[in-house]
This record gives sequence, structure tokens and C-alpha cells, in this order.
Amino acid sequence: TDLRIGVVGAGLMGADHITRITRRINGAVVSAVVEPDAGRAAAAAADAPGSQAFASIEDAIAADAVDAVLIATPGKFHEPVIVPSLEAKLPILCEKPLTPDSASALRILELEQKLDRPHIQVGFMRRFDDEYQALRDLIASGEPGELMMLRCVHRNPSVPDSYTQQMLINDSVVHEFDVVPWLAGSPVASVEVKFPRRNSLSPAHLREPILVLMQLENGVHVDVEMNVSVQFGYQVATEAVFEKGLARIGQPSGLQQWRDGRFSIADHTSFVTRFAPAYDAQIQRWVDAVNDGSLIDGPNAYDGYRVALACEAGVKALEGGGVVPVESTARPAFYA
Ligand code: ISE
Repeated sequence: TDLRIGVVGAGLMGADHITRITRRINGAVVSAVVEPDAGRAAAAAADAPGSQAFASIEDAIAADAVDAVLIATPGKFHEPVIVPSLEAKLPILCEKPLTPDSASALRILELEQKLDRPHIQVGFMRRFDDEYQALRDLIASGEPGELMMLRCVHRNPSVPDSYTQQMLINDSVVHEFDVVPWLAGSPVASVEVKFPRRNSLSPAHLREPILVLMQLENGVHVDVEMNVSVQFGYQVATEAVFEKGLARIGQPSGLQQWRDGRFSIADHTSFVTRFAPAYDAQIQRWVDAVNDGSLIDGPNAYDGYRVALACEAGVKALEGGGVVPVESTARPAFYA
């Protein structure tokens, strides 16, 4: 029988996951939706025939309507959903970030370690992108020599007025804080933020683009251009600099056109399409892991905690802190 997933939050990502589970994922159905906004709840119900609407995750659990929980609310609402779900011993896929800060992430780790094994997977979907996986394999192979630098770009066409300065770190660079240590096999040791000339097209309350510099514990240096007003489209790309060569991922691969004396390649305009295959693989592998009893197959809550530490350093650096160290921690055996 299919895994019964309760989806909490039916905004942009929640709605996308509901469609994905209903149409493309094998072995699972959306059985419950928790969404306070009536319009979104109705749209979600239409997309997931047979699902029931609940006012809270507690109600869905009490009704025995869910075998697993997918959390797609904003980060500050994650902990109140994770706690009752963990207490009910339900497997969880939690969209990024795990929680908004490291203190709350630590509380989650303590609670989860009362269970027999990790139950929480964090939705860092870039780890499921084919090109990211190929780059990670290349780095691990050692064939091009040692990795020295990663040059990353993370560009969004524009952001809504609700997007705040701290979200440059907590909502956007949060992805690099997960994927870079995973690629390079080493935690983030320090973070610094530089401010190039401001884009006059940015929302008035934002000072961006920013350049985020990271040093990893293994000595690799990383720069991230974080740019949320690039206008033309959505772009996430990385260049790796090795002792004996270079590697590049994330180049445009869409429709090629020759017209009016010009050559062009279609590029993405949103993360929803750019990472659609990665989201599909992430959810399918999570469903398979829950169904076969291994419960997670991807970044765990400890990874989410490490990212929270890096984000805290990143926000300090953003607010004028210079080079901000990230505490070094030991991964508990529970999260090996
Ligand atoms: C958004 O929340 C995401 O997670 C996207 O992957 C990222 O590119 C974007 O900057 C964030 O706002």
C-alpha cells in the first residue's frame, strides 16, 4: 500500500510537492494537507484527490491519517510541526532550513536522538542534481588533483518585497552552506561578506548583490555571488579549480536558437524548473527510504544544524562582523 504523506504548508514549494507526489512519485499519496489559507488549501485538495484537510498536524496524527510528514512552511514554523511528528515517530522530510537558528536545531537533535535512528531528512535538493553529484564524485576521485577553490554563482531574477536582507543568507546562501561542505568533504570554518556596488534595481531595503567568502576546514576557499535582482532569469552554477584542471556545472542547457544574426540558449527563470529533476529524485528516494524502513536517504538533521551554525556566522558577517568563524563540532555517531 502507498505511503500516506501529510503535507504541511501548500505555498509555492508545498503545492509543487503535492503535484509531484500525486503525478510523478511511485509508492506514495498525499493523504492530508495542513494549510491555513483557504484558497491554497482548496487548490491543494483539487491537486491531490482523496486528501483530507486538517487544521493542524496534531489533528492529522490523531486521526491516524498520515504515515510520514512533508513540511513546506516557512522555516520559523518548522519546529512546532517537527516536535509532534517526532513524538509520533513519523518520518519527516523538512524543507530547508531545518529551523531558523542553531539553538532550535540543537533542540531538534536532542529530541530525535531519543528515537532509534534519524527520522528527519532536510530538503537540500541540490544534492540530488545530477551535475552536483558528478562534481562531488570528481572531487572525491582525486583524479584532477586536490580541489583548491570553488567559485559559485547563485542568481535570482528578482524577489518579492517580503524578502529581507538576512534572507540573502538564511533563505538563499543556506543552499551553498549545505552543498559546498558536501561537495568538498569539509565543514565551513569561516564566513565573510563583501558588498560590491549596489544594484539600483534591487528592492529599496536590500543592499545586494553580495559576495560571500568561505574558508573550509580543509583550506579550500569558496566565493559565492549572491544576487537576487539579476533580472534575466535564474542561474546556479559552480566552477571548481583543481591542481590539474577545472570543472564547471550549471551551464544553460535549454533550446538553442540561431535567429536575427544571434545565437541563444534558453535558461531557467525559477528554481522550480531549474531543480525539478532534483526535487523529483529527492522525494522519490525519500519515499523509497521510508517504504523500505531506512527512513531517510539524504541530508539529516545534523547537516541542518551545521547549516544553521554557518548561517549565524553569515548573518554576523553580513552585519559588519568581518571574518566570522564557524564553531567546529563533532558529528554524533547517531548521524554518521
Ligand atoms: C528560495 O527559497 C530557494 O530555496 C531557492 O533555491 C533559492 O535560489 C532562492 O534564492 C530562495 O529564495
